[in-house]
Amino acid sequence: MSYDEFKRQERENYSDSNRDQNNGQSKQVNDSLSQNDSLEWAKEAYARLKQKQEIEKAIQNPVELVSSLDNNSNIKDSSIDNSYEIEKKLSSSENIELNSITSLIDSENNKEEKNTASIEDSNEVILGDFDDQFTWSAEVLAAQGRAADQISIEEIDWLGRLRKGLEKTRKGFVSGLLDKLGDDPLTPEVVDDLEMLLLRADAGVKATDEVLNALRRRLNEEVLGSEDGLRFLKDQLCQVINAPIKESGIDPLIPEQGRLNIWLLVGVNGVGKTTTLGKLANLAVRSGYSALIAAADTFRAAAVEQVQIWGDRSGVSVIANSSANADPAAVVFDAIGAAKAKDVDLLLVDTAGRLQTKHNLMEELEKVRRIIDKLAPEASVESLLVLDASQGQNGLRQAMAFGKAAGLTGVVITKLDGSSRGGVALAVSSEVNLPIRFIGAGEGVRDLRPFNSFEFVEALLANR
Ligand SMILES: Nc1nc2c(ncn2[C@@H]2O[C@H](COP(=O)(O)OP(=O)(O)O)[C@@H](O)[C@H]2O)c(=O)[nH]1
Ligand SMILES: [Mg+2]
Repeated sequence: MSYDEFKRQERENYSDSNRDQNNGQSKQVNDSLSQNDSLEWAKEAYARLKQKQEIEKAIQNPVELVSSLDNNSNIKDSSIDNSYEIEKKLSSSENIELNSITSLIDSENNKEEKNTASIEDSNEVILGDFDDQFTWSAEVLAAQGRAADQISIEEIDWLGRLRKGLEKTRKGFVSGLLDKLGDDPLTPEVVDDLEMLLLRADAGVKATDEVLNALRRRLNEEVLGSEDGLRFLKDQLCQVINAPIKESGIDPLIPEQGRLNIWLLVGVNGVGKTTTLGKLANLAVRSGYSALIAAADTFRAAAVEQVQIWGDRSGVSVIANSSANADPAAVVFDAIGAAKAKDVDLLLVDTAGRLQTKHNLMEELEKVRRIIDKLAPEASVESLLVLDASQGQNGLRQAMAFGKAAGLTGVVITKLDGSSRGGVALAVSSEVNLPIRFIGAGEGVRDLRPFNSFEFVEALLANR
């Protein structure tokens, strides 16, 4: 089954889905789920995912399945009322109806033939144990109003990566905060300490002031217990991050259907533009969109090869010009032609990590932009600034030089793993007012996903 990673839902379910399209941004947080309820919710979700995984495994290995089913006559429909029962049944994988499996195998085999993308096996997501990681991820999804049968292994997998990726930031930030908070009501002293912690996580002065002023105002009105204080803080952080997303009117960022989408990746050297482009190409193919890559970083000899490797990994063609110092605008020119000829959904453009001090390089970027606007005026163009979280706000200031030349429309934050400056997401939102669109937390092909403020803040402040 094709899962649209941009929309976070099965492609087949587009029309009848009752899911909010809003990618989780400040949903009606279901605080009414008690701890017990959320454990039950997690158990049910786990049982369903496990069943789904069993079926998918069976589809990939039909012979094994059929013989195992032959050996066992105890085949029946599953009625989900007790997750433990289900799990027990699933562990022997007998409660799967043969007919439905056979038809799934058929439809999946047909699809396989049609799908030209060759994505490596290592891309497969596997459901882990029913552990703390799972229950935390389940809680985050449940809190966004999601039903236990509406979640995917992909989402659980990503939330685990996100939480892990933010570990370093969390250690500096949350551990300090929670230690100070204890179980007592919030005091002005704790709020003062919070100020320091936010600044240290590189949230920036503006966002920090905004959040703390709101918290102080609230404290003047009423006494806040530690739990309510934490909830209020999370809401405030979400609001800061959501402001530019709301202003953009686009959430989440999805390649528009029936139209050429051109996404430019810009930013200084080494921030992760090419890696992000490779991951986006993979995300697009995995989600059922056709993609094409323009290797417009013509300054570094190895750049084209690097892009080519990423293209190969996902079966995405790369338009390049291997001659030394080829004109990036010419590569983009060719790529737009190819994209139109092939009716491609998404053209991803890699650019050089040029330094803003070299003015002529900025001119090159402007030229690329002009070519796009002239050649594909009907296209939906996104200019995404790639930002290395480990450089924190320094990187942000440096990168903003690209704003004028590239007409930035959004930000991708990379390298959240290994950075203790995850708070930079707040600085991006409040100081440069750009919506965060994607977030990278690792070098692997799956380590990039659409940004979701609620999940980000939950992962940033996860207290276990
Ligand atoms: N840990 C980690 N490394 C990353 C991430 N994104 C990119 N990198 C690494 O950063 C380095 C530079 O990436 P590259 O895409 O070549 O940067 P570019 O110069 O902006 O194109 C490479 O070694 C990547 O593997 C990320 O999210 N996490
Ligand atoms: Mg590069």
